[in-house]
Amino acid sequence: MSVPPVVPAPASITAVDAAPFRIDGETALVGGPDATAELAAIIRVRTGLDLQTAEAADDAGDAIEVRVEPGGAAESYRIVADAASIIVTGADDAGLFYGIHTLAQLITATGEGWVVPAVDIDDAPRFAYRGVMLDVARHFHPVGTVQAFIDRAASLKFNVLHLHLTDDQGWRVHLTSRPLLTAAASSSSVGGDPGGFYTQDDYREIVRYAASRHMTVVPEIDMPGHTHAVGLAYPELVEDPVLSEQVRQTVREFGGELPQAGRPYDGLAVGFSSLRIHDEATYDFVADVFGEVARLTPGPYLHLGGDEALGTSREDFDLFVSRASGIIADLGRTPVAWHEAGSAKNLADSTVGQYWGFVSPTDGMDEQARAFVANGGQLILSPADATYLDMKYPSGHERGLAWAKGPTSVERAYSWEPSDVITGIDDADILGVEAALWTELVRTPDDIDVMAFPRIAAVAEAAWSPPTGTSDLRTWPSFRERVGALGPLWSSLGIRFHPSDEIPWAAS
Ligand code: TNX
Repeated sequence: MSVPPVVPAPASITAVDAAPFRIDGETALVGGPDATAELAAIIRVRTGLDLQTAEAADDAGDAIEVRVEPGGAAESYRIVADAASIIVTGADDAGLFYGIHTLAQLITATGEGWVVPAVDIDDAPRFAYRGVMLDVARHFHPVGTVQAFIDRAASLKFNVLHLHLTDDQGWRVHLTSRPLLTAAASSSSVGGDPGGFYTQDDYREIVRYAASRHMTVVPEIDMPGHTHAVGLAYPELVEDPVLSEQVRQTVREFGGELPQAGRPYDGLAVGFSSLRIHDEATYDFVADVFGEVARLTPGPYLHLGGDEALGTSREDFDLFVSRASGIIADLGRTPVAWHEAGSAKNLADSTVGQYWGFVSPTDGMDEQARAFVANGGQLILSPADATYLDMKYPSGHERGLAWAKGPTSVERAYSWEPSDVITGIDDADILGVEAALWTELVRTPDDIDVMAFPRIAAVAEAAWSPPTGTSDLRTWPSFRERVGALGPLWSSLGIRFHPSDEIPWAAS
């Protein structure tokens, strides 16, 4: 008997030899108000049925019961379904939420109506940190778009939203300590598109909405490179653009102007800007910015960037990231930095490293990642040739970049094992896995959907499910079938996924 399709693959799932549970207009949803409302909403979207909710079961009719039953692992849940009832229990609110979203995937259309197959699922995450990154700097994406992205990610059991809030092309969060940043540096985006920024109320709303979907926001203020926009507001804090051959090459390939001091930058080049490293005013700025972002952000992590600082000498870079990580640690938060920062001496203890090299590391990037572990920190794995959602697909859709061994097939996004990427580290050294959606070429909500789906589901599985090789489920042939079965649910949710020809999409 084959097990019903669930993505990400559960830790344990067993098909039960019994008749399925039928969902019809009489089915009652029993449990606390939040959980039953969540379940009713997703059933309405999937089936069109508007079901009654109740706090306690009455004996008439079949019911789906949802409740928290403390005691299990954090975020874990259990589903027991047969013809008579479905019981979903979560060890905590997040676990119950994940159980409800797994149940949504189990609802199937048959000739005789909607059913949930008889099944026993006992599920818990592999990694505590399961992230998605959205770049709102290259193209600004308003609050409603971010909320839709949160809904989509949370339904695949992601629990972190990493917001890339600042880059050369724009500064996207208003800070009362430094109001010039949004006044002077938020109106541009790549390609001459309009910019924008979040007011503090907007940002708080994103944080609140994310929390309601059991996601923590990790804000990134990218430094000391990727700071051309800072110079529009505070020219005294930045160096002149460094026009390397790589920058000129990018401009030849993608068009636009070369970056110029004091002028908004709307091209695709990276690695030309730098804060002034040997000026104390820079560290007053860093302290103001992270101090205020920390007050707006309840989560434990603040990301300081640190990637592609090609306009900064190695020595200066090391000095900068050490001081910036110290400023964040002094705020009582855990700094996160891209892997380049790993080899800096005097990085704050326990700084988390985010690895963006390839699944098979090149150029010593694994060495830089290991340095975080030696410094008492953990790693977030975002291997670019698997988890970068801004790469082109191999066929059928033209949008995207290609530098990370692109085009990137769904199979490549799936076929990697987190513990195999950086040799010499254990699962305990891996905080988690993150998919990244850079938005140089991603302008609209539909662009976000098509680039993210279905590859984001492959990354969800690396982040949540048991390691590859531990069961038949954690294989590409199984994944492509299971993800194909989600097509109708995604369509009913309005997700404009890329109908990749690698996947056997179910019709209904
Ligand atoms: C690399 S990898 C970047 C971003 C770009 C992205 C485009 C990394 C940490 N930074 O600045 O947007 O490539 O794919």
